[in-house]
Amino acid sequence: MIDLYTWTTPNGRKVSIALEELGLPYTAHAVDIGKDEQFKPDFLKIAPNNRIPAIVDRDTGIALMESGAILIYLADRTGRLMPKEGEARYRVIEWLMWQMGGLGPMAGQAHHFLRARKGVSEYAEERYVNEAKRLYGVLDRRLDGRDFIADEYSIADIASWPWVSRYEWHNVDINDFPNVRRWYLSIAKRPAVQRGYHVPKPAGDIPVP
Ligand SMILES: N[C@@H](CCC(=O)N[C@@H](CS)C(=O)NCC(=O)O)C(=O)O
Repeated sequence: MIDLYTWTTPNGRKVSIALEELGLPYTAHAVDIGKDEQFKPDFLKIAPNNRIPAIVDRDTGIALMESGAILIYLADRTGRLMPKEGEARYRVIEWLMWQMGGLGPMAGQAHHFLRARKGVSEYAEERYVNEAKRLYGVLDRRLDGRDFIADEYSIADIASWPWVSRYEWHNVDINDFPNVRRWYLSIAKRPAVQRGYHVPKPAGDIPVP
């Protein structure tokens, strides 16, 4: 049994989608970041960076923060969603890191300057939207002739998909990136993705371009 501490955000959804795909039993605990619950002392014991998601695996006693680390842990624990060895494994890790260091932070900053602090900095709004568009271009080229980011459906897809589902928040017209659009819509149809999207609570429909 896994305890998942999460909220209805892209980083949280990566883990709930992976757990649903893997069919691992878990209990979701809501950490309402709008109410600063990520700063509560009990949560900080397992997530010292005061950010969701985090997990505690009651079977192994391992507590983890950072969505990328959690995805690798779940894939290794089950032997699924990531090849066990060879170039194929590093390809998944490569694109997972691309999401963790690029798509997530840049789109997240776009959300901050376009929504939470709209009007504070025209430069920052432009910079992060342009960076998000550049990254969509990178992903679009990667997906040319491919169904998935790596050879097979993997934690690399699961890491990027919830961020792309916020395309409207970072002012990206997904129709400008036909390979990303095709990939996004095909993953959106997966029952596990549809369940994981609504953890820890119902969150409206998955955006459809
Ligand atoms: N690198 C971290 C980022 C986690 C993160 O930024 N989580 C956001 C929600 S998507 C959060 O908890 N924000 C709360 C805050 O900024 O205080 C990860 O991938 O797990």
